[in-house]
Amino acid sequence: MSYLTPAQLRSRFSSALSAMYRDEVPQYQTLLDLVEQVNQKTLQQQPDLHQALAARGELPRLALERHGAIRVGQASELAMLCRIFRIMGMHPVGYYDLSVAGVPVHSTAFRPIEADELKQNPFRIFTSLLRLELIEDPALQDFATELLSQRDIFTEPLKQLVVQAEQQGGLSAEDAERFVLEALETFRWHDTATVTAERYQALLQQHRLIADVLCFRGPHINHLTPRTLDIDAVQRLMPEWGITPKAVIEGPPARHCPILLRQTSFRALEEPIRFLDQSQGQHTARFGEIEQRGIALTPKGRALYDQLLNQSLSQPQSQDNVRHQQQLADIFTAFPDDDTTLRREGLAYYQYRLSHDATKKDLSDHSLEHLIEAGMVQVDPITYEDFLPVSAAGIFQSNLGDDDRSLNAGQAHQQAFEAALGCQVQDPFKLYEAQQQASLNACLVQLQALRR
Ligand code: OOG
Ligand code: NI
Repeated sequence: MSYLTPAQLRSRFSSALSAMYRDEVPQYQTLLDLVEQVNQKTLQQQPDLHQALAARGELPRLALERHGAIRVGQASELAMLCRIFRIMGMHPVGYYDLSVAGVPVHSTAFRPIEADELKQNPFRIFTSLLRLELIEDPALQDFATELLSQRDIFTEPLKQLVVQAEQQGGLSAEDAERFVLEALETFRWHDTATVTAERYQALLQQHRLIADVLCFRGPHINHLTPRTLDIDAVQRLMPEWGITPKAVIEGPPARHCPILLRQTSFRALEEPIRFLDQSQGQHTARFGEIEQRGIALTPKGRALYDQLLNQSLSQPQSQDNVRHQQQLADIFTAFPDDDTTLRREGLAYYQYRLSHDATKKDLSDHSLEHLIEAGMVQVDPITYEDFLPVSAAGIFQSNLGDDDRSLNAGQAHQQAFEAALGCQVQDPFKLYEAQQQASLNACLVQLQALRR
């Protein structure tokens, strides 16, 4: 019996999820069309970028979603998601404490880990666990626990297929099809709440996110995010396309050597829901987001990024994106913006490879730096595959509504999160470091072979 690869399963699942979401949130289709148009134009205007993406085999996947997000309420839900995603080759990477920004969750990103897996399909899901202990009212906390204990967000066939996949080490094409359909059920939107209007209001009062997680039968996918090649253009064009973007783009400013991740989103429309008592109401949960990714930073580079970002956050925040970007750009002049400096100062991660036209003669005992300068060894940026807590908080907040209020910050609780997850999250820095080191080792082995 032959099984689908995890990457095949991941591709099938993400495209099914995308189709379902486009159907549920029509504005999301508009966003995809806009991003597609901007990407095509950018490729026309920047032949170098076009060539680089083509050489890396990234063009066919440009239109695919890069990530989505869900929020769950209890440990058993998170642990089961972990098993489901593992079957699709997605593993928990990174711990994000959003309580520092007044959002009562902590999170991880389930994503492919190996370079080759990311290349085949980079889809990932930012997954948050509600921190019930941050609900202030004890009676409401009990009610929340009870609500959660009464729901099961996974279908029976899905649970059986998960066990089957784990036991036999994969799924046949036929079982995979069922797996995708059953898994979709977990991510589907429900327009009926599991509580009365009164209870919904009480939970909403605590925090919008608490109502979103607790009052429905499942953790509806709340956004999907395609990759854009020019986020500034998309932000500027959104209003013309009838989409209202959040005020400012999150993350670093535009740069010659893009770093980390820049994101923006649109706020979803209010959606009609029906409560247990049959009364009607509205809920905002679902939105659309776009992202533009740059190079992964080392701990040293990340510390500099955090320092500069904090510096910008300590200034009065402009709600005008053009001005905000200008402020950021001024502050970020302190962050080197050429590959040679970024690499030599150990601020960012790079992948090394021997150039095709390197010959024995060129390689006679020169240092690595020498060979890089002479173009014998090529260095390519390693793309950042993770998320940014401050940016994520900005995305959360822009989609919670204007009357949103923050809860007190709790302590970061990675251990509690991992206990709920059933395993440890991987350290993203270690993954990038390992990728860089492996490429360097391979390069050195090839060099030695050539020199012999
Ligand atoms: C997740 C928000 C974070 C991102 O891209 O940083 C996020 C959520 O709203 O559930 O998706
Ligand atoms: Ni997102």
